[in-house]
Amino acid sequence: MTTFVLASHNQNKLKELERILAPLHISVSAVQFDEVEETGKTFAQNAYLKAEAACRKTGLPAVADDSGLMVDALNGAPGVYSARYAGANASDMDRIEKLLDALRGVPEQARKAKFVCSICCVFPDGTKITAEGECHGKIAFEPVGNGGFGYDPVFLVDGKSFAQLGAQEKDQISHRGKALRAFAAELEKRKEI
Ligand code: ITT
Repeated sequence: MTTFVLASHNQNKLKELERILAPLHISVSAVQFDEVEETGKTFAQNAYLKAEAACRKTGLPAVADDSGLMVDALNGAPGVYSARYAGANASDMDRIEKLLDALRGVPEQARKAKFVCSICCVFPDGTKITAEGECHGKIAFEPVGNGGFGYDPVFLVDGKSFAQLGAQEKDQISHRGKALRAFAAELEKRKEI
């Protein structure tokens, strides 16, 4: 089992990361550290900022996830601002309501969206591994389902929302599942060198 320090304040993300990485023989342990200002313009830049700060603080290899929802009809918004879309202290429901308001009147065929997840791992010697995953879907007209977190109740793939899927079902097709499996493959290559 390889263990990494994890730079995240989001408990739901942490749960998914642990769940997806365990069968890949990778474990993560969350570290307490001050929120890093996510000043990057891309998911990859923000994932690097978070992982680099955690690696610098602990002296250990650190992993970070930066992710979000990109909606075609909103020119890619909320994108890297997904967590802050309705303000710093807003709830998941506030963000969902704001998104549905922004898409009011937009017909089903124009509600295409994708989730993106960028994983970055920074090592104490300054090297890094970056991996990305995407999942394409549509934004629903109203929230459906009780599972998952964040925008899951309004993100539809094949007619079902992410919040209606079981954990394993979500992990198999999700942006995070794809990014973490790509990360594990890169990590294996690095070990072979
Ligand atoms: P950390 O930076 O501390 O890891 P965060 O929640 O601020 O936590 P991000 O900046 O990467 O993380 O924002 C990601 C947001 O995108 C997250 O808060 C959700 O609103 C949304 N999101 C990402 N992955 C999601 C998923 O699988 N399901 C639903 N929403 C998701």
